[in-house]
Amino acid sequence: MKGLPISWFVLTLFISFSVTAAQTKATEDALQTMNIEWCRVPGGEFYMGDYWAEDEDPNPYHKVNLDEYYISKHEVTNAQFVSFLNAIKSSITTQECNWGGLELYYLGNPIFWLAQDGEWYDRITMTDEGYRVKPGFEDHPVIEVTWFGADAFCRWLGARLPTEAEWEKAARADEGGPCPWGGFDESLLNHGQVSICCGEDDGDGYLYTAPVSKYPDGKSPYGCLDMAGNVWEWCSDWYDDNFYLTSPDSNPTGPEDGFSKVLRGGSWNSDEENVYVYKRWDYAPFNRMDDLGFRPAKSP
Ligand SMILES: [Ca+2]
Ligand SMILES: [Ca+2]
Repeated sequence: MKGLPISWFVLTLFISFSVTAAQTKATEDALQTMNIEWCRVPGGEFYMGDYWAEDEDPNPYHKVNLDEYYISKHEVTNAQFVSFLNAIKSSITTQECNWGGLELYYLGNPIFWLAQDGEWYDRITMTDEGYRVKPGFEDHPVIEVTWFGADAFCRWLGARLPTEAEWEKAARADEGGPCPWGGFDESLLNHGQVSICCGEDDGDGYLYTAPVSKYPDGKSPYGCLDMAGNVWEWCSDWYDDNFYLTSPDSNPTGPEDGFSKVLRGGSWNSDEENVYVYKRWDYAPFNRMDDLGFRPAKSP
């Protein structure tokens, strides 16, 4: 009988080790299938902001120096986000929302809204076996993800969200136009849906999101796609209207704190000026939208 507690201890240790090993294996498998393509952005200076900004404009053109980094070629897709959800599913809790659907929580924060109402944005479902993408939408960008969800995905990947300055340099380098490829050209991006500006947007074939590889000619100087349109993208920085007036010259990371996080790039729902490379927008980190996603970055 004396040996029983030790046996139990060993057995518990073994089970705990096996569960941890199984989780690690699940994470490794999920990371293998992730297949994130990275674009390298060399270190150095670039000009950030609006060249045409006037005196009172909070978005002045200014020189910024950044260290080398890598940023995802694409916005994170539904398939990639579902791999993340399945790898962490034992740690996810859910809460029903008054307006329908389920809020998913992870490490105390809301990370994703599971729509469950059959509308067009209802693209990820929860089953007894785990999370699934609605067939046909695997390579569309994930939407309805909070800043906390985007941040958690990046950390799980061993990466991080880009800073606002990193996002902008990846989108424009030192080239002059307002779009990643130069001057505005509506054939090179997914933007401008129904009610906002342009009527039924069948010109580009996608009323809402488009697959992330759909506009290869709309790439940025460093090879990133959909940096204009498709979905807005979360950045790591807190937002401040006037941050550029006091921003450090090298590797700015945004204000110390704030109420909302920076969004960049415009979406399927934006008009022309909202997809410009220097356009700034913001949203509270616990909120999500049907035209807001993200892409990860990492340091070498
Ligand atoms: Ca469209
Ligand atoms: Ca985008």
